[in-house]
Amino acid sequence: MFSRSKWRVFYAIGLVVTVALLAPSSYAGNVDVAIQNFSFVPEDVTIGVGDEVRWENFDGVNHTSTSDDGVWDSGVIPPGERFEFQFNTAGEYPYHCSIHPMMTGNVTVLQCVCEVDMIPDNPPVQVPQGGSFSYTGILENECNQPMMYDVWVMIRLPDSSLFGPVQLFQNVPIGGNQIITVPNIVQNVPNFAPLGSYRYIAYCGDYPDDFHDTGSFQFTVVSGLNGKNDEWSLSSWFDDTEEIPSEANILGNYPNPFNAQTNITFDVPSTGKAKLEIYNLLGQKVSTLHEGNLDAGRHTVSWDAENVSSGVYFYRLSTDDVTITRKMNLVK
Ligand SMILES: [Cu+2]
Repeated sequence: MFSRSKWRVFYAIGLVVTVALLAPSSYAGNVDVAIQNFSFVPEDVTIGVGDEVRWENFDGVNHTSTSDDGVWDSGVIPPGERFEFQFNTAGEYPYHCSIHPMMTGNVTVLQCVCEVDMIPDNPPVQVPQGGSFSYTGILENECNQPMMYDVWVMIRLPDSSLFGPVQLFQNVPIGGNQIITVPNIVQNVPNFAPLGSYRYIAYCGDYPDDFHDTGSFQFTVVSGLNGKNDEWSLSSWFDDTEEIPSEANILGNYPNPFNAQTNITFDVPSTGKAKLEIYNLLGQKVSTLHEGNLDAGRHTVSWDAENVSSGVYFYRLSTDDVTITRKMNLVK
């Protein structure tokens, strides 16, 4: 499901009309599980706290969705009917069909999930062999604490095999409930790419198997004389060197809680003086991680808390214009 904040992004981009067409089949939000051919499809799903799983029976016989641990029991789901259950606690939830006990599945409920989307600049995307297309990439943290997610891009080829990752970003830091929108990402299509219909797919989650969400769009490779590209290269979503942030921002620290080292990632919009300090609950300065000139862009500084005791600490980024403070938890 789209969150309200994500809708705002779409409105801002002015592509509301095409959203329905671009909506990928799988979201971190509510998830559909088909009951067909005496199995749960997909067998394993990952959702966030508060999300719903909806089972729909596509078989001609009755089935159930029954928690192994008694958390829920659908009772009989007749052919063509549905059952929904909302998961409000993080954890692993194995389940089965009580009529056919060999039918099993699993729901993983995570405290924190990401969402990813891609919006092509000029849909429908038709690209000549050796040409390129561009799109806006969106990563959203559904969690109210800073997180790191992996983001990667795969391509489903005309022969329906999966190619990639053409790009993999590991441990992308993102603040609590933050949305990172990156416009003008350019994907080059090699001159040897077979003609036909492709699907361009972004994943976010824990590379490679545990993805929380996918976003995708279709593109078509047509014949052309462009011919300058010889690989599936693309410009970066999260490259420090390309993006100058428009304002100072703390993206978060990771891990958090931590023992005894954590990495703090922050943006500064212009080269100049900046200070990054650590304070304890009493407001006493514990450490100065940086003081002095800093280049514009994204920076990650680590704090080694070997010599301080467990507890809540604050880190404070100060520039000429702004002071931002965030909380973190040292657990030893
Ligand atoms: Cu069954």
